[in-house]
Amino acid sequence: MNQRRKSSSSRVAGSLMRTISRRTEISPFFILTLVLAALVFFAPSFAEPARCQTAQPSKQSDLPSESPAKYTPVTDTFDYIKRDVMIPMRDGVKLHTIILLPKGAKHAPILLTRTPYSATEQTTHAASGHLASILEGYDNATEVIVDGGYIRVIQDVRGKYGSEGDYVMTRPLHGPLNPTPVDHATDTYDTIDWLVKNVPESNGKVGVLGISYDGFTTLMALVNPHPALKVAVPMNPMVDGWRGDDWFHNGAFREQNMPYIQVQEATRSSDEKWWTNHFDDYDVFMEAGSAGELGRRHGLEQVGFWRKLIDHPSYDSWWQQQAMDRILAVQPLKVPTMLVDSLWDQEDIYGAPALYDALKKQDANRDKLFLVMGPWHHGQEIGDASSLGALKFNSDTGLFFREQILRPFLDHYLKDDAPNSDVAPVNAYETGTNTWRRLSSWPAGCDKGCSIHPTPLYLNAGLKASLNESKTSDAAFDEYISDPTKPVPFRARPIQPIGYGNGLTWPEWLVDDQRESSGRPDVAVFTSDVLTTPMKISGQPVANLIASTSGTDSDWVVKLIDVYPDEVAAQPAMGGYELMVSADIFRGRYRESLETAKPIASGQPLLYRFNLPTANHVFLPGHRIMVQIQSSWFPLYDRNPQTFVPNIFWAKPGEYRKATQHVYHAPGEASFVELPLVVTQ
Ligand code: PG9
Repeated sequence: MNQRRKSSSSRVAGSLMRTISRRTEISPFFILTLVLAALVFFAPSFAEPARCQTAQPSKQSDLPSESPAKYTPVTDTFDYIKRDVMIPMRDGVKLHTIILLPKGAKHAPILLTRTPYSATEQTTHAASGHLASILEGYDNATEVIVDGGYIRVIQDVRGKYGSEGDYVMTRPLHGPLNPTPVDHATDTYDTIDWLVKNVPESNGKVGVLGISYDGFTTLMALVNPHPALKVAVPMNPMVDGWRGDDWFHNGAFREQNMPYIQVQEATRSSDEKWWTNHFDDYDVFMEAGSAGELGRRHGLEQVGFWRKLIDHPSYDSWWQQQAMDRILAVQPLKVPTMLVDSLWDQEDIYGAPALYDALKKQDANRDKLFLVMGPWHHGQEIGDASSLGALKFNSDTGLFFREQILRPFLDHYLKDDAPNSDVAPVNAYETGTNTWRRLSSWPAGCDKGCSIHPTPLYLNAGLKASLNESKTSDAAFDEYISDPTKPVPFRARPIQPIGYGNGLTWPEWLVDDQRESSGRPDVAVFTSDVLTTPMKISGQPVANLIASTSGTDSDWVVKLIDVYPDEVAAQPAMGGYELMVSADIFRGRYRESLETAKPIASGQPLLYRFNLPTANHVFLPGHRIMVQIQSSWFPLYDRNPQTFVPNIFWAKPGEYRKATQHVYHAPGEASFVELPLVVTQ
């Protein structure tokens, strides 16, 4: 109100000034005098409302304030009780924790989530007397929690929102990267210890669950777990920030995450917004040149994680020592754990399958480790998942997961009467046929009677993709020019920022139609004949490129694509659709070692072999298989200057140079994508 008052006063003065100045013969001094006179004249009326606003001690003649000194909400009719507490950790720091109890709860198990994204926000989705309504949102598989009668606990991690202490991005375990005695493992332990002693309505059994960052904190709970921790459900967890989750993919930096870093670390309550001067993120990142320069323009060097990130562009011990699959691989698996993976996870596609691989050796009895893979974007499993972008699944696969898999799993381990659970060790959604499969382990093509045969899909001359290798007489390679001044957009422009809601389509970009890039001259496109029988893949395809560049560094993006028939009667918009089934980027300087960047020998055909993300897909008859190869995926990934520089964060404008790229298909130099082909015996 004061603000509005101030601007109307200057509006009055301003218009007066304009009217008067039109009479040019009047002196500026006279004008100024008039303006001051006007301000003095209006001043008493401007001041009037301010008197009402400041509550003066009430004299008998005054009208007393109608607001009480402190209002106490009445919540008797609510179906839950809310406790807002500060839980002390072993170092004296207190963590802000919200405990929501279904009214009348007795011997109820606890479901705990630890988050940097505001416990308050996650428990105030609506102003309502119903637990189900206030819980909607980020980590809350609401029907499971509410119908299951669980006590829901959400805690701010140290240093964020209502919690005390220092914030460190995905704080590493106590050890070489963290000299303090506290980490997420100890904080979870101390929290669980407090909860089972201070929440008399609980049965003393606790489950932890969470998505992404909160999937990472869930994993941390598995290190020296508290005895009351009975089950863990890390969903889309951040596992290795360099290999293939949030920060890098095989050394290529995911620069569109820079706003996240600023917002997350600039202030405790994440309220310092990232600014841009463009509508299209393509322009934002092009204009700055390098990610380091963009960070400098935003003052990002003030935040600790950014300084660490730009000092560790390679997969050095700093990254290796905090990779959760490496950490948990050497811990005994004591707590039943269900890993949840999204097949089109645009943020943490590496984590869950990598962890499953790392942990399965420890689960000899096959009774502690579970895996769910669904046709989802990052975190979609807790919401409506009947479709993703243009893809339709004909049923709500998220609801199926929550009701048929998550609920019986949690109930089994957490309820006192422990109902039996029939949850399979692996529940994998098969895309293409849109079918859930129950399996005893992963990867597996089916439960019985089939096996997986790694099978090359060759990238042959004539831009053909085929299970048979090229003949000798064919051309030795295909060529394209990669120009860092015109990098290949990772989706149709204008490119939106990373985010959810408000019309942002970031969550579905991995299922965008790849026709957008298949028509470009800087993308090599290899296509198979039309399939006459179904072809199923289960597991990680492997890119095996023999390629050369005229530069001394280069990125290689390999995309495995399902091309729909020219016409699809049931959904015409899918006619000819090019659906990415598995795709990733590899920064060429790490060809010989992920730890040490080396220049690429210019013009030499060299092997680039790297894993693509997990798929469980059937290419149906009538479809074709396509492989696209390109050397930029911008601006999700920063541009490779294509000239070797010690640290790409600081590449100078003159170091970004055009390069001629060759993808080889000569005998002995065959490029292919190795498919994890399912063969039925
Ligand atoms: N993918 C997000 C993230 C995880 C870990 C670190 C930084 C970001 C998330 O959704 O939480």
